[in-house]
Amino acid sequence: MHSEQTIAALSTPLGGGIALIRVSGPQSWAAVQAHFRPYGRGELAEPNWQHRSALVGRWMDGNEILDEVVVLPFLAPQSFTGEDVVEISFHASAYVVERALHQLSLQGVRPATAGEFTRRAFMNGKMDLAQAEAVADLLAAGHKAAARMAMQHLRGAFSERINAMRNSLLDFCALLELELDFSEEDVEFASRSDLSKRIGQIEQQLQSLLQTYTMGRALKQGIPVAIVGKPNAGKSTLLNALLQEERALVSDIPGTTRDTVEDELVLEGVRFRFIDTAGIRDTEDPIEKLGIERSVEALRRSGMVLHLGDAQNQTEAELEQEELRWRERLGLESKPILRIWNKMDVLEAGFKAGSGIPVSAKNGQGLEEIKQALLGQLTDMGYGNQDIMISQARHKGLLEEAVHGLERVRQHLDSGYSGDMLALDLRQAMRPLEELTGHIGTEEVLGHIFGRFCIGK
Ligand SMILES: Nc1nc2c(ncn2[C@@H]2O[C@H](COP(=O)(O)OP(=O)(O)OP(=O)(O)O)[C@@H](O)[C@H]2O)c(=O)[nH]1
Ligand SMILES: [Mg+2]
Repeated sequence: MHSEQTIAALSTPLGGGIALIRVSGPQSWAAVQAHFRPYGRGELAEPNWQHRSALVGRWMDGNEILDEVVVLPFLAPQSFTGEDVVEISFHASAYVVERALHQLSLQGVRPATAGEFTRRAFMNGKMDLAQAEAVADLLAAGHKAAARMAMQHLRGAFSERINAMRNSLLDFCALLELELDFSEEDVEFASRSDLSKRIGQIEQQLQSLLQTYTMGRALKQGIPVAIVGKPNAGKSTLLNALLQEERALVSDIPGTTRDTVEDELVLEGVRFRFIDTAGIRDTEDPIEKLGIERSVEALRRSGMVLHLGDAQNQTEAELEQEELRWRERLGLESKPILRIWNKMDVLEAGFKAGSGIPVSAKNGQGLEEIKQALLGQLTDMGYGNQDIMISQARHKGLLEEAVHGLERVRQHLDSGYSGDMLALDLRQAMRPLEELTGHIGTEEVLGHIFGRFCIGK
């Protein structure tokens, strides 16, 4: 379905050297032709449009030259949107851009709404819905892990897996429905044991995708790492050392940090968000109490915990006690806690830290070990094992629905339901998978997804 209307928008933010205006739709070339005069073919020559063949020339405003531009045409359907597309690179002058867009509008080209180019790409079958969502994710990705995840989806690996599952269910559906046509003869085209086996396999695939959600989400947003421990253990000093800047206040007065302090660090392409917290202790100070509540909250929402012990004043048994208390009281059962012994510089040589990483936040010793431990923990949590990860709540919800749908098929299969009932169940279970890729969908879902985009995308 090609759109009747031609749209245009600035696709790059102003502030750089070049501003790219993208035009898409049946009138793209005519609208551009009205203002563009390519070099090299005589003053009034009309451009010779060739797919992906760039032209350089003047952009005219009446008899005046507005700008010198590069024009790159894409012939439908081999373009981002699947329509005729022209990308025009102007100099990034606010005036030039505004003027050119105005000129295009006089040619009947209307301003694009947010995400409209990508929406057209989806509508014209250039990408499915999961891929279109990945465009937005890629645009938002600020570090390697998030970008890689988005790129996997954008290239269609996720969609392929979903489609394979859906098609496999559809095959069984078709066989079951075929049985209906031969209902007199009591034949079984769809082997019930094969169906049961296939459902098991697909359930497993769905579960393993679902298991990537927590990690996927954390990778996208940055993994929150809470730095916790007794007052004066050196948490703020450690935060500053990791970030290599004086981010948090440090003093020898216990209870210095009253509020949580957060900042980010990218390690080997993965973004970690370190949260320095108020030292946890019993206190009567109302402000410190509030701070400690926040520490507990930070512990809860963190993906990993750095538990800092003061090697000078604390024993291993004490740290173990603390960890046990957190796990029990705060329900941190499975949360990874990395134990760190700080202030090793003031201890005599030969001191054994027991279990834990010996560091001196003050001297910067052991920082590398902490970073490696964080990355190692990430690997233990499954990072790097999964080629495809999900990070969108929409995807998680639909995959869960599919699992429930398959559970129903299995129940009915085990209770010996008839083929037509099973076919119906299967179609139900397929639906969420089809919604994932936008095979079926409502205007509301589309509006929500494409509304997340900026104009020009
Ligand atoms: N010798 C030594 N002193 C350290 C080290 N790390 C921190 N300190 C000192 O320990 C004191 C407390 O450090 P902070 O970083 O403020 O400790 P904190 O854990 O943030 O304390 P609160 O915010 O009060 O909970 C300061 O005087 C630091 O200079 C270290 O590795 N070696
Ligand atoms: Mg502090």
